[in-house]
Order: sequence, then structure tokens, then C-alpha cells
Amino acid sequence: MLSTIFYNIFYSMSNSGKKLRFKITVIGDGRVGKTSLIKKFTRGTFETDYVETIGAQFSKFDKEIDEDHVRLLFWDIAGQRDLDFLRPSFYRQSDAAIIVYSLEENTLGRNSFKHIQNWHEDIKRFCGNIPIMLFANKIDLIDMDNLDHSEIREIVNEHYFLGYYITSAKTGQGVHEAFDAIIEKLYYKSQAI
Ligand SMILES: Nc1nc2c(ncn2[C@@H]2O[C@H](COP(=O)(O)OP(=O)(O)OP(=O)(O)O)[C@@H](O)[C@H]2O)c(=O)[nH]1
Ligand SMILES: [Mg+2]
Repeated sequence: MLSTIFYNIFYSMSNSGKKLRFKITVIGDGRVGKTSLIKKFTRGTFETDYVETIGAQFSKFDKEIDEDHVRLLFWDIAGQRDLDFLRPSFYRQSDAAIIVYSLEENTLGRNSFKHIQNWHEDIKRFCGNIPIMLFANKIDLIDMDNLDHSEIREIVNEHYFLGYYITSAKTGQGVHEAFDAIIEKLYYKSQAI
């Protein structure tokens, strides 16, 4: 009896946290790995086959921070631009955004880097000045020693992004650190209000 009372007191204390919800929109060129990164973070899986995202799809992810329940809604937006007219409705009420580009040394990789500013303009236009993190993905495809951090830092500073993370949806390198950084940023920002 006494133990039940103690359990309930403890349980209600440990569940007294707030419930928070954040929408995080993930954008960037087609094939850079947006869907793969979200899958790796939320489910721990990776698939080599490419399945193009049509329009948008969203994934839920729950996390406890300081006894609060944080629900993340990741909006994974198609990078192919044929459904451009739909994009503004997907962006609506985003609390933060992740811009992904690919480090692979080919046209896809180089274009995805060049297009960071277009994606930024897009999100600014529909969401204003929300926090943005840059993910440089597919590090497993290049030699880490060839990575030019100054070039990435320059773009981060120029656009006032929160920062950047080097990731691989394939090996998992940097994936949890990168997502946790933006989630914690949103969480602590909401606590400061
Ligand atoms: N080697 C390697 N391949 C990756 C990585 N991330 C994604 N891929 C592969 O790249 C391809 C495209 O990945 P997706 O996650 O579908 O790309 P996306 O950005 O969602 O593309 P869209 O839906 O068209 O916008 C797939 O074949 C993935 O397996 C990575 O970090 N390393
Ligand atoms: Mg996709």
C-alpha cells in the first residue's frame, strides 16, 4: 500500500513535465539524403536504394528533455522542384529548418552546395527568421582530410545559420549530434520565453 503511494507520488512527479511540440522542416536538393537522415535518426535504419520523396512526408519523434516531453515533427520536403507550388503550404509554421547538402564530389554535390542560398531564401520567404542548421551529408563518400571547413563556415556566417554538422546517414556519423543540437536549441529557446 505504502509502496503504491510512493510509486504514484514519484510517478506523478516524474511525469509533471510540460508537453512541447516543434515542427522542423528539412530541405535541400534532391538525393542529398534528407529522407535517409531522418530515417537514421528516428529509426536507426539506412537503405541504399533511392526512393524519391513526392511532395512531402512527415515523421514523429518523441524525446524527453529535463523531464519535459518534446514531440518533434520532421517535415521531409521533396528536393525535386516539379511540385514547387506545394512547398509554401508544407513550410507553414515551421519552428526551425535543416538545410542538407551533399559532400559528394560530383555535379550533384557541387550544385547542392550552390543551392543552399536558394533554399534559405525559400524558407525565409515563407517562415521569416527561424533557426536554421546546415547538414553536410555523405561524409563517408569523401576523404575527411579534403574537407574545406572554411568554405562551410563562410556560408554559415553569411546566412546566420546556427551552425553546421558533418553527417553520414549511411554510417550514422554525426547524425545524433546534429539533430540533438537543433532540438536542444529549440527546447532551450522555448524555456527562455
Ligand atoms: N553513401 C551515402 N549515401 C547516402 C547517404 N545519405 C543518403 N544516401 C543515398 O543517397 C540517395 C538519396 O537519398 P535520399 O535520402 O532519398 O535523398 P533525399 O534528399 O530525400 O532526396 P529527395 O527525396 O529526392 O529530395 C539514396 O540512394 C541513399 O541511399 C550518405 O550519408 N552516404
Ligand atoms: Mg526524400
